[in-house]
Amino acid sequence: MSSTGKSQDAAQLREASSRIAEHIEKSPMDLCVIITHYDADGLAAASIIARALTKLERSFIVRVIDQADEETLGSVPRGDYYIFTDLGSSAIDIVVRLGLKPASIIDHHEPNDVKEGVKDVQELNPHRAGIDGGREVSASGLAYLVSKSMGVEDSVAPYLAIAGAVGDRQENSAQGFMGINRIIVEEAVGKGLIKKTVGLRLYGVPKQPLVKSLVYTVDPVLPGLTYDEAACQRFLESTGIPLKKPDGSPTTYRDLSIEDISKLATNLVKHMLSKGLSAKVADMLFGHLYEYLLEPEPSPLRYAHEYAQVLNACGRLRRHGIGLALCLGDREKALSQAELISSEYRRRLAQYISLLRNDASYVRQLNNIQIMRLNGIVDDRIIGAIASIALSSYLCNPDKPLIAATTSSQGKVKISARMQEMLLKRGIDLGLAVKHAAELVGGSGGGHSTAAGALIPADSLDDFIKTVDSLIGKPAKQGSDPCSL
Ligand SMILES: [Mn+2]
Repeated sequence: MSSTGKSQDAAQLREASSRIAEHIEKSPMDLCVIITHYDADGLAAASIIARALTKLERSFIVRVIDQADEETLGSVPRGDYYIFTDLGSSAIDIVVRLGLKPASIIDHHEPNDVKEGVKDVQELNPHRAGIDGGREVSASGLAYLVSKSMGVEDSVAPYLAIAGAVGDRQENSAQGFMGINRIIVEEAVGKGLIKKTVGLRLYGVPKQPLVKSLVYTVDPVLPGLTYDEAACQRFLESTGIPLKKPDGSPTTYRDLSIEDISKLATNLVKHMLSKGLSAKVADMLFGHLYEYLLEPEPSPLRYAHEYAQVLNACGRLRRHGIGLALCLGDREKALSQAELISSEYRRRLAQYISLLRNDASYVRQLNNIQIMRLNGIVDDRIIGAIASIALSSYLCNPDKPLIAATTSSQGKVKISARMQEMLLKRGIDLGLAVKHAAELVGGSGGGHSTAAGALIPADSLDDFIKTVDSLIGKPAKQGSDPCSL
């Protein structure tokens, strides 16, 4: 993470992206294989590259994967050139060993120790340029830089870049985006592609019925309201805002007067504070809304946050093909399917959250961490979302990192680790702890300092948890390596 020389760092990143662009353009390429992660950022990043290749009349296929391990990468289709998006920086040695090159890696996760300058493998990673890839730029943002360096004019690319960053939760509630993300937003605003406003960040604003907007708001979770429709109805009635318009149709955010909006906002904040949430969490209700002016008005793709949610739902319900089709421009079949997938995803989350709410035994407290075992209950692509929601909605202790576990394919256990940002002050780096503990038990893992994941052998969960617990108990002094403790 850098504290000085920001513009210099950004310039270094732009230089690296033109190197990648050049590498791609100069490589003789009949077929390019794009390999990406299944989440919103991964889908958006791969699509930006796919769109650029289309404009340059290059052929490509996209392979969406769960993680860049030897087994998974060993099964990707062969091509003449490989582009990895939203993953790969920790798998350069595997990429080389498997001969998946020439290749470009466009990733914003903390890279492993492999040095730069591997033959035929170009890497674009903000961490290598002293830029915080956890907050300042997503893989989609990087892909956008590459697409621009390739000389491609694509007015959809900034939409995807911003949706990817939103999907990776790179926004800060008070300041919005920072670094490269902010530059991308400002450029798009300047070109008249995006309208940036400030408002209440409820789900489905402005077109969904207001009740549904409350029911499905998960970022932040509204305690006692999220996923409880009857409670939301009672809450709205108590504010005096009518649930129905005179013609009988449901009230939406758009129907509210300024007065109603401020009444709703005040009551929501009061409600959250009364449930013991901090003013900072309540503040998350307000923020920037990024309106995509080229998307037609009633579309869920009109707003960055919903765009990200739709992609997220497609990826996590293993319908990533639909997500990619949306990003590539399909607004017919793909869009109607995506809306169905999106509501199915919300239905499932609601089901898991009520399970956790009604049975405290799923979460067990250890000295320094807490563990949530959902083995065989939650799909391994959804466990991360459940962990985030459980932590932000106080379904578990917000003062400790949360380790959520579920069964994965091939007899492994998938780990999703999350913690509140305030724990950074204690010097905790969850990404490092998870990576180290996973490797110790014969698995692999890593991620960002507040959100990480791992895949470990099924019988090693207890050892893994013990190791993470003790590593978190001994946080690193600044600049030292917690793995050496
Ligand atoms: Mn990402």
